[in-house]
Amino acid sequence: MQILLELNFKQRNSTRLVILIFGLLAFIAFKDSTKGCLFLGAALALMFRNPTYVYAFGTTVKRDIIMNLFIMLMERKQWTIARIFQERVKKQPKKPCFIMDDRSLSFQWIENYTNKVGAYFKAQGLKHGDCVALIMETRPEYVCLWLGLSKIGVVTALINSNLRRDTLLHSIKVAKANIIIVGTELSKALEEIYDEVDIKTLPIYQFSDEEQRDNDNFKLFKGAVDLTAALELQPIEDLSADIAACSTKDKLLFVYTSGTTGLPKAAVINNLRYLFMASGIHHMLSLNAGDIIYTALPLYHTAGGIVGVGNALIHGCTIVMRKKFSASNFWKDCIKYNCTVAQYIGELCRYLLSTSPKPEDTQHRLRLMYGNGLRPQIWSQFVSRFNIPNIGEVYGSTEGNSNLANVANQVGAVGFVPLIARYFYPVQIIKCDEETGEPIRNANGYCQRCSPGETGLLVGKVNPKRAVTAFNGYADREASEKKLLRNVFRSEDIFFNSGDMVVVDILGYFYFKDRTGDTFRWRGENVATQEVEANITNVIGLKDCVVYGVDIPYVEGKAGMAAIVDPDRKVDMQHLSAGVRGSLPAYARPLFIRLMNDIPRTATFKLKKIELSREAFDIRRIKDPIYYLNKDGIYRFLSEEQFEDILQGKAGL
Ligand SMILES: *[C@@H]1O[C@H](CO)[C@@H](O)[C@H](O)[C@H]1NC(C)=O
Ligand SMILES: *[C@@H]1O[C@H](CO)[C@@H](O)[C@H](O)[C@H]1NC(C)=O
Ligand SMILES: CC(=O)N[C@H]1CO[C@H](CO)[C@@H](O)[C@@H]1O
Repeated sequence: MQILLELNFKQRNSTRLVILIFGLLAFIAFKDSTKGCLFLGAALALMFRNPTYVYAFGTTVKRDIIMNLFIMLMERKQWTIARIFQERVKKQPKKPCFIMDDRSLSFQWIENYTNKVGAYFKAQGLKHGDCVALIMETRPEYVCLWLGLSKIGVVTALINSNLRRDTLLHSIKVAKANIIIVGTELSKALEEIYDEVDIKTLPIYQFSDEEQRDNDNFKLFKGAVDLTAALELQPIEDLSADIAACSTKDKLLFVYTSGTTGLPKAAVINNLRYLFMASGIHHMLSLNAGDIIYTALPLYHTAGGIVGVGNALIHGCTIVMRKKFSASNFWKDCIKYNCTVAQYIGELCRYLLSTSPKPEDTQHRLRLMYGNGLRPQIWSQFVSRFNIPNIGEVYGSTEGNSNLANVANQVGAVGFVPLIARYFYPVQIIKCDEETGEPIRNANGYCQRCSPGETGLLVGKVNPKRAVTAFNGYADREASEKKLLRNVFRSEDIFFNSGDMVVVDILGYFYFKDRTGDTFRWRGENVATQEVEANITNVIGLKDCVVYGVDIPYVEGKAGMAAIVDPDRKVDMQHLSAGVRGSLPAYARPLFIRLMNDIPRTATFKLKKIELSREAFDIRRIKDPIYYLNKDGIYRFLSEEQFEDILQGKAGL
């Protein structure tokens, strides 16, 4: 039954298909009653008037059955990602697995290298259940390191390479890492925090590529092991026995999300969950082993590291990586590497659109781009200018337990659940207080589903028995508990609270509304407002401060803005600028500062963020002083001219 419910439709508006499903459901529900048969009969009669639906139904059903069977089979056999990869290597040893710059590494090469990694760290004393913090920028070895470690049952914490100081330290600490692997390009960031007691005793292994080693200034972190050299000397060992000792429920990765509150949290990704996320998207989007997928997204997030890279590890596609996204090289790369599929996030699409038109815009062979956050405002323009036949807009949070994909090219939607299946589908939208994101409960204490057009909170049912929706939660148990809602529709049921506000239209398409007040997205990263608030409060000497996201015309996500209670206007902006630079990664630094006499609060003493967010930085209306983070990193009064530029999308944001 679940298989039916997770169908994804090729057709828009496929009411008849929905009727058929309803018929089948009814048939299953009242298996031996004549009612069910009548329903099914009626549905089939409706369907056969238009054979397209039968066809669509046939193909999607096959695809979904294949995906579910595959996952079930892997679970039965207890095949981990490393084990599945071994099979891939046998099938296609010579095929390129990862390509970056001028390096093309075959499946066999990756297998050999990961066997070295596993064998080396086993010899270093790491064992099943240990954790390694990986702090490194994109390169094929990034994946090889975690894959190799997973062969001996070691879990890798994929640390966001933008983090500095406190958040970096926090991320290493919550993972309870036993050792740290650092790329030479980030050894400075590690140096800044290395005197902290919590990590001072951890062994460090430093990885460097050829270019870094050839550099005259190359030096190892104090006391670090030269990992590149060590791996060169390490013989390849057969780790089949170690791999066989691992199970699909074993933790594979910690992927950090800023979740909806506080500091980054480590979401636990076990082998099965990785398999589900990667395989789910692979099948929903009808990718195949022949696809060459271009990704310029960071490998420490779900998008690049799981639903991108997983296509190679599990399904045998080739992944073309790029260290940092570059708008001027995007299409050139796609052409050069003969890519058929590319990944995006909303920002990336906008950067691409803002380049001046060139012939290569349409010379690529991409048949599909998939990702998250393509804005409805630019969707059509993007698709027509770059001639992209298909867009797959995918919704799914790292720590969440539900995936949605809009495979129907429906402009602006993040996913689709047939209306009739809404009551059974694990994803639900419940009524909530738009200010606080708190679910609204009725007199009996239960939550209520939203009607089409009504904004609500996206929640996913947690059923520990099923791999597909099993919530693995965070490394830290308390954080997990906070994300769960209990007694939602009936007593004792459990739902995962995504913290995302969505709206569903009458056809069953989901659209993103707004994150609830605790986080916002900027430059493709989630910014946790409490963390920014804490740091600013520290810098300015314990004045009250609230941080929220504000909309900027023509720009995805929300820019950070901080309102500080400072009736005497005493805040030293030079000092604040330096403090913000020193303690927050670039994407988390508020773009605007507003000094206020007092901050409005709700009756329950919650700060009125939504109201502040609506007022934003409109200097024509707001009397309070507003400062703007200039390109040189200093906060200065927001000038009329800058304000105009921002409104017209000319501020280079
Ligand atoms: C992988 O290792 C095997 C055996 O050690 C070796 O014969 C083979 O050439 C290696 N392949 C690659 C692509 O490195
Ligand atoms: C690109 O792929 C197509 C088919 O997928 C193939 O015919 C063509 O030769 C490839 N070009 C290059 C440069 O690899
Ligand atoms: C420099 C500074 O104030 N850092 C703080 C940033 O926020 C975290 C979380 O609240 C604090 O632990 C740091 O001390």
